Amino acid sequence: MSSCIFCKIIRGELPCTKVYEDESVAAFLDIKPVNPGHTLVIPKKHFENIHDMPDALVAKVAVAAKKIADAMRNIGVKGVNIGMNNGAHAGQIVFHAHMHVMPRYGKDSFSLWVGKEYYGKERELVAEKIKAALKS
Ligand code: DGP
Repeated sequence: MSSCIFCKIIRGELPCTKVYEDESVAAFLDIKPVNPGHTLVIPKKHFENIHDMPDALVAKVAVAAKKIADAMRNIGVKGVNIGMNNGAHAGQIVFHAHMHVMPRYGKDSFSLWVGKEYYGKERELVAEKIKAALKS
């Protein structure tokens, strides 16, 4: 896509600090890292988010993310969060699908979600809706 910044990076029109690439995936350092080494793993072809991606490509991106996570562990990173923001409501800012691979060192300013409680039948109801959608 012509205006997409990650497509521009793939085409070499914008710079990046690349750490990995193969025929369908590229990985480069995030410009606003949670910690140094925070890497974005992206499909070279433009897809807006995980919902648009073919399953086989999701698998390729996930396997590349694992390779990078393994490499981080081998250079002394203490833990790794892997995450993907899909949609503006989930915090997606760049609308070219990408997985974040984030080096972690315990209490290092990155905070995870605070879990909520379920009330009444909410847990069963939402599980039934997800299961029904999976069957359709
Ligand atoms: P999000 O869409 O919220 O999952 O995160 C997008 C990430 O992309 C954010 O952590 C910052 C990073 N980012 C944005 N623009 C650029 C860029 O031009 N180059 C690089 N390397 N990273 C970028």
